[in-house]
Amino acid sequence: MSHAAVLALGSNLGDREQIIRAGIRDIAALPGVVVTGASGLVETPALTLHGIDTDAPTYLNAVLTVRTTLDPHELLHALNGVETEHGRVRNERWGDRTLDIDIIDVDGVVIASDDLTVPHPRAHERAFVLAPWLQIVPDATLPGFGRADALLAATGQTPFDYPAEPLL
Ligand code: A4P
Ligand code: MG
Repeated sequence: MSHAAVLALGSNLGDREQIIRAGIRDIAALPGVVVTGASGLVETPALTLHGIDTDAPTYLNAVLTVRTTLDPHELLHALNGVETEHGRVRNERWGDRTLDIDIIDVDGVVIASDDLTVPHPRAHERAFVLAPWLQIVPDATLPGFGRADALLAATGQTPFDYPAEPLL
């Protein structure tokens, strides 16, 4: 049984582009995971628990589509391992990070467990997730929230495209 998942990567510390590229290579190398699509990079100011922080380093974000034989919790643990390999240190929630990998959607289903919420609870209001996702899946929808294009329009934001060679 294989699952279709949507992953969002973000980085605002270090060589952000190279960290995201290395993260994608590591995800592609996970047993039971095949990367099927990658957006371009977008650049946005850091969103913190206190709102947008223009003093914090800006983020690069990208979205991947994958197929995987891992169940969603196995996928989460495998992705946590990739984050850790890239120097991710968890101190402050929503704090600066070398690499964050969020599971945005899996098979269009709803999961609500202690350590995993799908769809990702904040994806629907984040232009830096919705815009790159729409680049690769124009009819993307978030279960319970609706079409990604309508959700993106509702944010009123347009992330800047960050010029780079294709990620895949
Ligand atoms: N978790 C639950 N559901 C999920 C899911 N769908 N995907 C749990 C991934 N993880 C999920 O995450 C905390 C716990 O969430 C995990 O242990 C997992 O069990 P974390 O990565 O340790 O901590 P965090 O990322 O700081 O917290 P949180 O609340 O997940 O933050 P977000 O929502 O990931 O936001 N600004 C810009 N411009 N771009 C960004 O990418 N990212 C964040 C992080 C903040 N500001 C940003 C960006
Ligand atoms: Mg996270």
